[in-house]
Amino acid sequence: MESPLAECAKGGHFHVVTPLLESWALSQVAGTTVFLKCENVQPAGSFKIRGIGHFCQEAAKKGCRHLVCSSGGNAGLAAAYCARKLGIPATIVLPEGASQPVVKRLQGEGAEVQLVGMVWDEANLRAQELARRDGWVNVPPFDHPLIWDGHVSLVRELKAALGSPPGALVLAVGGGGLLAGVSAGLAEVGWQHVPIVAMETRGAHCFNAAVEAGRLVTLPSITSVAKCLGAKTVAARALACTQELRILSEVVEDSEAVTAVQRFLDDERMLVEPACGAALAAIYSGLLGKLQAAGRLSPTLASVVVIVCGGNSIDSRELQELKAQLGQS
Ligand code: PLV
Repeated sequence: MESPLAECAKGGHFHVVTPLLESWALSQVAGTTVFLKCENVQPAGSFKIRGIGHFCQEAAKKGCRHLVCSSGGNAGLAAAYCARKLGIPATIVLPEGASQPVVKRLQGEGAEVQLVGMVWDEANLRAQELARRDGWVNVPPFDHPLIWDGHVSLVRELKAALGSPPGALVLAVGGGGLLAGVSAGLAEVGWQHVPIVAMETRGAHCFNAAVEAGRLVTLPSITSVAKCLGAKTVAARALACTQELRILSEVVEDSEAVTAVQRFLDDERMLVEPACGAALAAIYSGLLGKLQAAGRLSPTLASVVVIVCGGNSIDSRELQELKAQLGQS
């Protein structure tokens, strides 16, 4: 077998081509055909492997000896997975509230785990500090051109599977890496006219705050349960994308995101974390229909693609706890 480095020299990658599934249940709710881009079945459980895989391969080619990644969980798992495949040690820095199963899984990947601060921004400061060591490289979870380049593959796959453009594309925004990568992808395949519905939960809505203010805004704290959307400031590139494409920034409540997680589990038998529930809530909460009624989206959408970004910070117990916390059980 060839070494991982030899494989990536030939253009190999760590992510897989994910299924694009038509969802009967979500199509019923939306009143139009809904396709699910199933990033939840990626290695390491989320779309993050696309950008982070690309970044880590480039770092390895340049002789990186240790990878560091601050994360809400999913970016860290992607980085730890790539590090193991590349044979490079990894340190993953998570905020203190990180879910125990995620910490165990990271350790299972062979990564060292550090728990620092209350939110991702604080963990990120530690990661930047660690990365000053000789041969160590910081893997930014969302704010880097290589991360966005890696995410472009998702749109190439959509183009190959659908042929013609969807009427709209729905995704979740944390730090804005997915949004920046998908925007670049839409431009690359000539689909720059496709509107993007960019979803956040209240209390993790740094993109919405920036769009409303017309400049970057740092939230005072992260209060949403969607911890993996919990960057206090969105990447500047994500805000710049609003000048180039039609991006509708929308915010749902935590309760709507968690309801969407539960309904998606029942409808499609897939369990995703609230960060992904934020995107699914665009359909389940009726928001899409409201945008159509308000003339912000076409009343006759050919189809809608929802990026099921995935997420590891969830299991049946965690879902019960979230519902109890939000008064839903
Ligand atoms: N999560 C990052 C940043 O957290 C992380 O460290 O894992 N959906 C899921 C399941 C995610 O994990 C994330 C990001 C997003 C959506 C949003 O992606 P982004 O950051 O590229 O906008 C603080």
